[in-house]
Amino acid sequence: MSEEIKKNNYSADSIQALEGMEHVRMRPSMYIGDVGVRGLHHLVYEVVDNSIDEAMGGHCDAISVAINEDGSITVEDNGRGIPVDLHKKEGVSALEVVMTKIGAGGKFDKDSYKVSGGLHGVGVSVVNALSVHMKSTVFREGKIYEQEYERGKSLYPVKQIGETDKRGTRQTFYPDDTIFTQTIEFSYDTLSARMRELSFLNKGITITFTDKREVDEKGEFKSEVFHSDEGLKEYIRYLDGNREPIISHVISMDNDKGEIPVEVALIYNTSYSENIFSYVNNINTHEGGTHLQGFRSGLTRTLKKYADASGMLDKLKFEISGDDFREGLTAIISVKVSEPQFEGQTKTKLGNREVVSPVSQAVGEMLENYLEENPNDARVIIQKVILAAQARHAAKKAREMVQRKTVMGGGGLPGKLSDCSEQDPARCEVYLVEGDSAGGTAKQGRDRNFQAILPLRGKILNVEKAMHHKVFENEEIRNIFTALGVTVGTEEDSKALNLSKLRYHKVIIMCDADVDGSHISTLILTFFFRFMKELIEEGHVYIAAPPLYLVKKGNKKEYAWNDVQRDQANERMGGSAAIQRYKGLGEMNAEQLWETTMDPNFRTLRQVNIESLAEADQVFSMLMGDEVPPRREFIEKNAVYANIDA
Ligand code: 0RA
Repeated sequence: MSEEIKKNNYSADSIQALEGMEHVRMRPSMYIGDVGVRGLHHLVYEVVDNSIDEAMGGHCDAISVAINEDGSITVEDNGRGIPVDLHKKEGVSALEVVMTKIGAGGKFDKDSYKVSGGLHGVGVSVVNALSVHMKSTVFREGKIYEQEYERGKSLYPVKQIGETDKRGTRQTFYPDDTIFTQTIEFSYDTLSARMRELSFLNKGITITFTDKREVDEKGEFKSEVFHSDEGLKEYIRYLDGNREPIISHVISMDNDKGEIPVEVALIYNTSYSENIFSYVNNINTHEGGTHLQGFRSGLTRTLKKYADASGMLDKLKFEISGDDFREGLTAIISVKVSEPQFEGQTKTKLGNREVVSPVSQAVGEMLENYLEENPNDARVIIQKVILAAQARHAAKKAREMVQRKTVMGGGGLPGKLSDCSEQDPARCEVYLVEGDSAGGTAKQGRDRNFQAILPLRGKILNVEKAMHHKVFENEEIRNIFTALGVTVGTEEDSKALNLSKLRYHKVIIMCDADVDGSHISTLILTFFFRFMKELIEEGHVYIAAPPLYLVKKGNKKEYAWNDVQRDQANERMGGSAAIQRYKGLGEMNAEQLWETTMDPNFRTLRQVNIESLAEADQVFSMLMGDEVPPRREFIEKNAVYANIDA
């Protein structure tokens, strides 16, 4: 190592770099989106992305990710190792530049698909700036190098600490709890879902994920190995594992040599929902964009052409719309774009116009080939499209009835709704309550100024198994639409949701704290997920948490939400307290329900969010679909509480 590096005398540029790091600490959200749970996990994705890039360049095939005993994260790959030689301009090791200078990340590799402006690709220096401690270890050219940092500042120049025959980069970081004030605890499920997703999106890489925070009965760490040889094709099989396919193969293509690399896979199943997941540079583009536009146009154009030529549409009395080609479709589109423009509210909508046509063409070619080679499947798909068109007509009529009711105003509100007096939706909440009797209690217990109650009768329709017009014909579901003031469907887009007249900004699902109750919650959530996704995405949906126990002795009483709390309360009362287990909301009186579950000062609401849409889709299709065995397995594994907002 050269003398310059050892002296570590910073040039003017490195002083600027330090200021850049200060800026990251002052305005972390500008770099990682937020400083909540999402932003925290983002740190891991950022580090893993760098290793994925190395793998995509063909330089490594194994990445390991671990949550360490102390809660820190280690990411290691078997790539070339980040260079440690002197960076001429900066006067320090290249590793130090990468770790401590903002925006230095992608400098080395011109041809890697770094994302500028999006959430990923901000550079590992951002992770470093937001960590109390970070350590980089590089295995390169027979030597091991190391450097440590505190809140983004190097503690010593890069040093050689030994010799090795391995190659690669290891990064360990411990997030700064003065930045991530909400929590610095990583979620196994969140990280595991992302690693699975990455392995499907980047076939051939082996990603090992281990949680070292606790051991199981056998004394082993929880660990999973993700590896996909077939990429998106396998991803489709994973997503649709609980649905019944109607064609014999997953249709797929991979054109990674094109100007804009495009990968697509799709299948049709017996369900009525459309599930399209789109990615740009491994980032889930929730809001879609030009690649999705290209996919849709390629799909519609090719299927329509085939259907027209087949004569199967001859007797059809109405036009087929774009939607009809996507009922029962599960598809994934993954493109790589070197300078992506991200737009939209959450910056997850691809704006690059030049992407539309290559994707559309690729999809068209792929489908044309498949339809030609599999005429039976082709017929099955077209038949499904025709059925969808017929159902859409029926649904339109049913929907118009809901709409008419909504437009009529106050008089059109469902009779079962006990509305609140407050007019400002931002301050209003509505409780969706299981059963008329609990609904009655909630009505008595509520604060009628801002809390409305909508009782729902028993089990609501399982929308996962019902055709769309059945959904809109269902009375409970129509009540939800009208009560919320939400409408669906325009001339151009039969599924477009209009939330502009949303009457309550908090929609709270309140069910019994037992298996039946959580089944009903899941049914309601499935409905929201499939028909009002934006309501969840915009953070309007919550789940109430009624207590499980009342612990009482003399004039002392405490509520408990789990067995530990129950036992502690009992102890606080000197033992031998009377313990009442609430079997349902119905066993509470109005005052108790208010105190425990509805009073904003005391209740705990859990906000439902969709972190990984693909994972959520898989869970809902499993919980609510046709296949019983995987559902049983899931419910048994998650017996305490099936966590849907993970
Ligand atoms: C640029 C050049 C070289 C290695 C890397 C980047 C690299 C970066 C990361 C980040 C995580 N793991 C990584 N592995 C490698 C070296 C080029 C060469 O050796 O010629």
